Amino acid sequence: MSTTTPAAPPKKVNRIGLEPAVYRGNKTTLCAGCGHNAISERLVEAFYELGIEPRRVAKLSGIGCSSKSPAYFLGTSHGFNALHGRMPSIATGAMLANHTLIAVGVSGDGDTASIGIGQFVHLMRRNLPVIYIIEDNGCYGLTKGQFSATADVGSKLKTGVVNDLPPIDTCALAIQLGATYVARSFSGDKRQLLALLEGAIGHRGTAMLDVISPCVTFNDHEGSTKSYAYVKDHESTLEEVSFVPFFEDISVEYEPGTTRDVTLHDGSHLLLKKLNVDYDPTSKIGALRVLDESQRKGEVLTGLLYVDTQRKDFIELLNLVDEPLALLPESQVRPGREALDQVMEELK
Ligand SMILES: Cc1ncc(C[n+]2csc(CCOP(=O)(O)OP(=O)(O)O)c2C)c(N)n1
Ligand code: SF4
Repeated sequence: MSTTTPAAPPKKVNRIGLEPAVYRGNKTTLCAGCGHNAISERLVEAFYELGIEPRRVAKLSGIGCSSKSPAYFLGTSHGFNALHGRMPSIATGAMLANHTLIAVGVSGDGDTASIGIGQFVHLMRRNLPVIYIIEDNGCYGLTKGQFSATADVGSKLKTGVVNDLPPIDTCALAIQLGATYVARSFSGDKRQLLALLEGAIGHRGTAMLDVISPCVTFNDHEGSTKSYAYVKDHESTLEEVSFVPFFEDISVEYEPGTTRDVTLHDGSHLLLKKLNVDYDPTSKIGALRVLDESQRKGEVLTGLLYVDTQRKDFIELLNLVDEPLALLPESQVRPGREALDQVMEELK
């Protein structure tokens, strides 16, 4: 009788030979069932599937449960946890110093739409290459669930307090200001969220994703419009989104006229299959109109709302040298005495 032990099954690796574990982070300390955990899982999948080396990624965040979540994915990537609402400045500095990085900014609706709104609007108008994710639960989870500025009118806290201020629609704002890839999704919609994240990675410019991400501890009850039950009952999907990475051939068969192919900067494709409506994601006005209509109806409209693959990003606009500034020797980035004297002379 043979005593040889069977060979171990081959390890699962991606196209650059890395195992899924390389893309994970620390064990989460967020509440079980928090939508933010599902978003971290999709980010792990997206970077693994696209075969991106974690050291090419810079994770940036502010303060909040959402802003803690970069600790729970891509454990070996660069990371910087900034002050509350200040992630956009850190992201801008990081990308100016090294534009070859892939910046992933994670924020909350409080971090973005309350304290950070000033920084948010300037990031959007600059079209900085960054994937900006708002983990939107309509409340300040970390400080025990007060309403945030994305809470809908009429939404109720557990204590019975009703919100009577209109919400800031971060997608409408981002579109109006100049972001070039704007989407809304739901942490519970694995397929759509993964495709939209992968598309965001293939895009060059500001990719702003507002992801409804229920807070199970403070905002998942009846009367909340950011609960799992509410979003499941009121989700209205613009289009079915599929992603085809640049290293795969498009072999998908689709009927002409029913699917739109958006070619992204890295050569990947987002295939948008028409559902109920004929939607043009390149029209700003059209996007703002459907957002307004869905809000009036109390619907949660998800999908790719707007995309512009033509506008220059902030790095191109500044006409930066190809070599990342952070890697240039001091002699090249620091002007000499004569340059300074010349500036002083001009100011006289
Ligand atoms: C300057 C400053 N003001 C207030 C706070 C208190 N604070 C911490 S997190 C937070 C809001 C977090 O809400 P959000 O960004 O929506 O994240 P969530 O916890 O819901 O994921 C607030 C007000 C702070 N840390 N710093
Ligand atoms: S308090 Fe809310 S937002 Fe914070 S970890 Fe718990 S469920 Fe998530």
